[in-house]
Formats: sequence, structure tokens, C-alpha cells
Amino acid sequence: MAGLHWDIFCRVVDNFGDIGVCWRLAAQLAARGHAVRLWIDEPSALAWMAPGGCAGVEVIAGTGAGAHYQPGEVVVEAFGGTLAPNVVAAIGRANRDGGARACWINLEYLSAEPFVARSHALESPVHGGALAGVRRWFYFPGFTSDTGGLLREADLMERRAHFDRAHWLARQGVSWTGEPVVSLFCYEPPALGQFLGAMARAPALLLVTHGRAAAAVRRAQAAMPGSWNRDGALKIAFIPLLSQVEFDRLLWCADCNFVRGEDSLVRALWAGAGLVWQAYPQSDDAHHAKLEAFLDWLGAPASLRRFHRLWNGLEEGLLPPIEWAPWRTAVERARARLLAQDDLVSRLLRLVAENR
Ligand code: TRH
Repeated sequence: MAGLHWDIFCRVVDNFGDIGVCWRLAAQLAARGHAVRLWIDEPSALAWMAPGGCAGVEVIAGTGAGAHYQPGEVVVEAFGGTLAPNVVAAIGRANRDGGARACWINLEYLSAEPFVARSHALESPVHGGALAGVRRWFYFPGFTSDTGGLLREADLMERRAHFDRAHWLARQGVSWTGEPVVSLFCYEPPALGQFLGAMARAPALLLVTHGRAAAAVRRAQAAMPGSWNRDGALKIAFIPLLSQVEFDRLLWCADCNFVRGEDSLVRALWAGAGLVWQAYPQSDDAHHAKLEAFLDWLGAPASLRRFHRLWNGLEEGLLPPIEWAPWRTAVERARARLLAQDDLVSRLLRLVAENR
């Protein structure tokens, strides 16, 4: 498909996932020759997440657009962010004028729940009036071929295959002597103290990401008895904020990745090591069903399921030990299923081509 003009509108709720997903989408569209305007109410995180920017992506602070705004051929409204009234009006105008009719996509959150396949690519009703004749579509990312798929750069697996973890860790100033490596990107898991205590029973290196994970580890450490890591078996390295490119490499270093939210879960799947996911907690506990659906899709062995339920606070009790090989095998198999499918951008481009 010839390069199109895209407008992606993103409102940052909290954390880094909204902006992280929108950035990856924008950069991957640009890599395929499309011109992207990324409108974000709070773009400051891009300074560390994507310090070099990306050719073909223009970042615009604010989601209001000006009075003279002309919509691109595709307008993506990310995560039900609700487009500003003048953006909606401009889409209606473009449609009435019959010229550059905009294809309006509602990009939704990722889930493995069955409703995703049922709802993906359905037309989303638009109320008439100024918007009469405008069409928009629900776009649901997902893990199976009947959903919107997952973001994956064309060269990702090749870059992953050529990665040298000893070299990367040395470059970060982290001392590694061959012990198992675990990365930690989480909110405030209730079992964190217990996890640290268990990890300290055998040599391991824990790479703790900046922000909430680091704060939670420091709090847990302070609450532990002084003897909890007396032999220093568990080495803890606090990692500064990384660009998305380097964040991927952090995940490639680990023998087990603890991830959270949406984007890092997908990146941990591509990394292919064992993974433990902390779902973004929702006040109505909707994340419980989301977690179970993901574990079903993953084909998680019993110990991994139990670990997830404790890590996400669905159950209380003793964490089972990490089972390195079976957990890795489950992720490798899941990754193979995903690699046999198209990535998200390929599927999105198809949907747009069919409906323009
Ligand atoms: O930050 P998150 O918890 O984001 C969440 C989820 O997306 C959730 O679904 C959403 O509802 C909520 O925000 C509002 O986790 P996530 O999705 O993994 O996003 C983290 C992003 O931050 C990801 O793109 C990787 C990036 N990142 C870096 O680039 N460098 C870093 O050093 C770190 C720690 C993260």
C-alpha cells in the first residue's frame, strides 16, 4: 500500500503503556513508508523512551488539533481516548467534502479474552448529524489470527538472535558471573518480599527497572530482616530508565522476565524466556479474567499459573519456585504460534485497505 497520512491520538492515563504502544505503532508505520502525526497530551516520556525520535513520525504535544486541522487518511483513536470535538468535526467535514475521507480506527487494549476475536474489526456505530456517513472500526490487538495481532518489527527476531548479553550487561556496568538473570518490571505485587527472600537462597542477578518497581523493591528490602540476603547470593542491579530499544535488550538478558501492563508483556513474549505478568490492576477486578485468559492461551504449566495468581494477588500463600525450563518452553511455544501469524501493523494496513 502506498504511504498514507496517519493521525494517532493518545491520552496518557498513567504509567508508560499508552505512550509506549502508540510510539511503537507510529514508528512501525513510519518504517513502512507512512507519514505519522502522533498527538499526545503528555509526551514527556518520549525523551527517554525514544530519544532519537523516528524519521516519518512527528510528535505533537496536545490532542486538541488547531482550527485548521485536516485529518490524515487514517485517524487512530487510541484506547478510547475520546477525540477532541474539533477533530471529530474535521473528520465529518472531510467525509462530507468527499475528498480525503478519513478511516477512523478505535485501537483497544490487548486481551486474550474470547470477546476480542468476536469484536475485532467490527464497525463501531457513529451517530449521524455532522458525522453522517463517517465509518469507524474497532481494532482489538490479540494473540490469535482472528484478532488484531501484536506489534512486531520486521527485523526483531534477527536482532534478538544476534544479541550478546554479557556485552550488554558489561556496558550497563552490571557485574554478571553467569548466574540466572531475572528482570523486574512491576507495580507493587503483594508477594514481592517473599519473592526476594526466595531468590536470595541461590545465586541470581535481579535487574530492577526504574520507577515503581525500584521503589517497591527498596520498600520490600527495608521491611526484611537484616539477614535476608546475608550471603549476597542475590545481586540486585537498579537499572536507569532505558529507551524502548534498550528495554528490549534488558528483556533479552533475562532467563525470566517479570513484566506488567501491555507492551512489556508482548516484548517478553518476543524475548522468549520464561515470564511472569502483572496485569494492570482495575478497580472492578476485570484484570482477573484477563490474566486467566492469558494463562490459558499461553498453556501455562501449573506452577506458572499458581505463581501468577499469587503475584497478582488473586490468591495468598507460598510462591512456587521458578521452574526455568518448563516456563521457558511454554513461552517459546507461544512465541512460535505468534511468529506464524502476521504482525499488528500488517493486519491494520489490510483493514484500512479494505475499507477506504
Ligand atoms: O507502564 P505500564 O504499566 O502501562 C500500563 C499498561 O499499558 C496498561 O495496559 C494501561 O492500561 C496502563 O498503562 C494505563 O506497562 P507497559 O504497557 O508494559 O508499558 C511500559 C512501556 O515503557 C513499554 O513500552 C516499555 C517502556 N519502558 C522503556 O522503554 N524503558 C524503561 O526503562 C521502562 C521501565 C519501560
